Amino acid sequence: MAVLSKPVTEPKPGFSQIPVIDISDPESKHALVKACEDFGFFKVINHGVSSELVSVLEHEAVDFFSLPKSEKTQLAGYPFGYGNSKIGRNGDVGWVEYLLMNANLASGSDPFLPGLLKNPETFRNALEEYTRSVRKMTCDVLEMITDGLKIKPRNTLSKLVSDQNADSIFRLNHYPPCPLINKNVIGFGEHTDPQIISVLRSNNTSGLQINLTDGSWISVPSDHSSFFFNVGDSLQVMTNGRFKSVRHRVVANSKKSRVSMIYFAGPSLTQRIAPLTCLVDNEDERLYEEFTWSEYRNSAYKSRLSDNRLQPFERK
Ligand code: GA4
Repeated sequence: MAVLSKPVTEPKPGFSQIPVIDISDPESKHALVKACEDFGFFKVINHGVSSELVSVLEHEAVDFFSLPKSEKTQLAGYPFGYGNSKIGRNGDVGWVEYLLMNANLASGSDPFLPGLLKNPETFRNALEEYTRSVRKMTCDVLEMITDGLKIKPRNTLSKLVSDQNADSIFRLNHYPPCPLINKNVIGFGEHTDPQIISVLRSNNTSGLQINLTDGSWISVPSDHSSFFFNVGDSLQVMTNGRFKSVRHRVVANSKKSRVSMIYFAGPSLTQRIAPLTCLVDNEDERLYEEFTWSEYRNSAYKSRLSDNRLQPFERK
């Protein structure tokens, strides 16, 4: 695996700052909106996703990543498949290996099936059930958000994610312990996610950091029983910049392995992304040009990880 020693500024201790949202309480909608405005990031508790399901999937992931490299690389592919060190196609690298999979609902868009796993059936079932359950939780969160923003109808955002043709991705990341004992090794470089919203769950190894609006970084303490949500670029546009698509990164750990699973909730390829009219009082306030998800995705995939991908879509 490639070794990187890009300097990383020491983050502030962040424990008390990250918003924790109890989604079993409908009144949390106000705290949710505030978290999306202030951080573009929050932790969700009382989510109803089965911990057993999560641990089955995590075991499958650990089994997969412990296969010999020669076997894993047989699954190398683009955009879906196994990857090691290289992120995207434009020269980004990190101390990470991963499996990227299609998590679409649409029949015919066969999910990427890692046939080399010891038990592909167990993996496939766990993956399907997990994405179903996490998608449902994501829709609940998006509905609480629309409620909190007083947007009608309530499914204005959730319907984009539950659409049969929604373009969603599932990612398993493995950050092996990094023997170069210093804090300067980047696991996954800083970036924003292009989609609407992303939902991350990890084992109990920290490493995730988020960028605050003042430019400083804070470490996100790991919590294997909660989910972490981050606002993506598309939701920033739909809220006309009111919500922040948070910059985040992962720093490698010197002793422990980090395993994370992320569901990236995107809309269908033809979906038009533009500031919601109910959030914009007059035309002059619109910060972004309209684009389709397909246009944005294509442009994002040509960019470097740390690029400001929304800039070309800002209104002059
Ligand atoms: C960031 C969010 C998701 O992990 C991802 C990433 C994708 C990739 O790993 O291939 C990208 C990155 C992500 C944005 C810019 C481009 C594309 C790597 C990269 C340099 C799967 C996604 O959808 O966009």
